[in-house]
Amino acid sequence: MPSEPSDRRYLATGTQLVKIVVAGPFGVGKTTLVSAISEVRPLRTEELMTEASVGVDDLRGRPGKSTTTVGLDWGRLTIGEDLVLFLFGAPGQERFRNVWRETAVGALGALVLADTRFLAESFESLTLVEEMGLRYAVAINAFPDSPFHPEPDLREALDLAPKTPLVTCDARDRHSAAQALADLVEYLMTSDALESA
Ligand SMILES: Nc1nc2c(ncn2[C@@H]2O[C@H](COP(=O)(O)OP(=O)(O)OP(=O)(O)O)[C@@H](O)[C@H]2O)c(=O)[nH]1
Ligand SMILES: [Mg+2]
Repeated sequence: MPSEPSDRRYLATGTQLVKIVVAGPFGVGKTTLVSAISEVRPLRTEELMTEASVGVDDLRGRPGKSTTTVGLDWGRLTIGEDLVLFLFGAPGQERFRNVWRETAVGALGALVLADTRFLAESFESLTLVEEMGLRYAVAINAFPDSPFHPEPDLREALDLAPKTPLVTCDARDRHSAAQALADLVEYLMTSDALESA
């Protein structure tokens, strides 16, 4: 079921407040992106990865990763004069699926992060986002050893609709991450969900 237009909120000044979910599999860079981009001190609910995580959370390709999100990330980004994005990063692990669903309620859209080293790991996030009826963009978070794939191949591998925005970003870089969100917002603003409001 598509997200309802009533999910949008306005201040008396006319400023539009929009909730965006940052989704993606374990370790793809969701917390990094929200932290890089937020204009207020971001809320992070990170826990140290303990020995209990070994064999549960796969650290391949994430040598510097010592924490994982167990609740949510939250940040805020103002775009232009009259649009404020509230960013909600949901946990990546499968065992937090219910937290993910609750986090996504009321969102207008989602930015789904993917890692070309582990593309198939994004399938579950894409399915969850689609099940929630959220419109989304996919952002490839480029790591140093990420293989390059031409856009048509990526679209085919992720089974993306032609209109779904697909961008590459560096989640650590504010400008790059903001551009990915701007592409998502542009898509949401021209999509049927808003036009029918
Ligand atoms: N080289 C590089 N490293 C990155 C990039 N984005 C994130 N990292 C690193 O990759 C690791 C994973 O990032 P997180 O932001 O914790 O990932 P997450 O998606 O929030 O992970 P979970 O909450 O555990 O699902 C961290 O050690 C980051 O420093 C990137 O664009 N390039
Ligand atoms: Mg995280």
